[in-house]
Amino acid sequence: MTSEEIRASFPILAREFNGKTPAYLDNGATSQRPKAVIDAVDSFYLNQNANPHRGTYELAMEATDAYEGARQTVAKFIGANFKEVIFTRNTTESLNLVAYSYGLSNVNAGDKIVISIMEHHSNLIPWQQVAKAKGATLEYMYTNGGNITDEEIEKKIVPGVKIVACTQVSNVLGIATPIEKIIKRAHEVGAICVVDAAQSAPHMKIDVKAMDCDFLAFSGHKLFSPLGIGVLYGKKELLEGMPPFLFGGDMIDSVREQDATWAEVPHKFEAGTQNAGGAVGLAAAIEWMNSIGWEELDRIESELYDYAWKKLSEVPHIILYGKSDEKRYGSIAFNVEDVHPHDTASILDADAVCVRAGHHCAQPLLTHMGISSCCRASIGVYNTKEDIDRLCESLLKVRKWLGYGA
Ligand code: C6P
Repeated sequence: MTSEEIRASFPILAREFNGKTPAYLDNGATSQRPKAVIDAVDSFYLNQNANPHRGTYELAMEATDAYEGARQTVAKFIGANFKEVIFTRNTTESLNLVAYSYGLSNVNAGDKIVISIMEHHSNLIPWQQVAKAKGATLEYMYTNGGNITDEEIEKKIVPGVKIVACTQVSNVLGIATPIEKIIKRAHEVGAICVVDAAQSAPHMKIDVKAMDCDFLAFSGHKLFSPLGIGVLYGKKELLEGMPPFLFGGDMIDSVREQDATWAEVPHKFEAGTQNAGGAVGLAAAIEWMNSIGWEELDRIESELYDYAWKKLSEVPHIILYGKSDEKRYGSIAFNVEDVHPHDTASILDADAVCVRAGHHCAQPLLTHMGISSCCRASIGVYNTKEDIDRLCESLLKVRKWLGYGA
């Protein structure tokens, strides 16, 4: 597919706001969906909808096949066995599952949990809760501007650490963490490593076996799929040893008046009726990405990212955040001097340029950076250099509109 064909696959990008099509640069919050995904979800509801795993009639079996087929597609996408793929609502639920099930069972008083200062609240608050509940301590790997150094990894991940939880790409700075080193070090000290792949799965090939991570979480909606479908990968032997997170229908083996036994993984962790339409949409999104291929996706996005960074750095009065030797993906954080990011985002909106402003659910990181909020442009594969040019042109207006003169 050419870049034009990729963009044309997304019907919403043809919508107009004040006579302008959107320069949609908020892919870190959620991506748009290609028509192929919308059609796949439509087709599921038009032709195959029934409650998976419940009925023995043909329609219900087709719904089960569609749902379990989606699991196989996800497993292949990340190099896992299908029994290691649990469908959840989103990254947040996946990480809470690990914290509440694995964390509460394996962390004891005096133990340490280590996370990075770049974590999204979804990979931070659940660990705060586990630490508080168990009398453990929560420690942070800090960055010097964006890099987590080898020294910091060795200093923080030490014997006594039970869990290391780290993002693979910062949702604010777009900076990739040295995740392989972090996983290796975690294992050396006898800890397990949980990877938040919410901002990496849409941008880079993930191979959980090569990474050797213990758990990995991501959301479908940042990966061209419907809202409300997410994934948790976990090593089978770990998942088998963990208690269920939610209890109810479909996660049991047998139930008696006073006790119950659990289904095998992954179903032990999928209580209640699941989002089969979402799973089918996620599988369609993966097929759509496969039809482009990782090499091409990476080529297009890297070129766009470099172009955006260069163009933004040429705009007067723009502050760009984060320094790193690591590769960056998707997000660029910035502010216009003297201007609150919400004002900047609102002025950009008048030109149908969509960026996010605020603390990006990463308050400890922003505090560490010495700011309380910033703007973020986050790139997807369907963006073009024209979108970036429109962002930069619109940014030139911000200080003028607010009376700074330039
Ligand atoms: N970040 C952003 O605009 P959910 O909301 O569960 O799908 O994803 C949570 C999450 C977890 N980790 C990282 C690194 C994330 O970026 C996100 C979601 C969005 O940055 C919405 S706050």
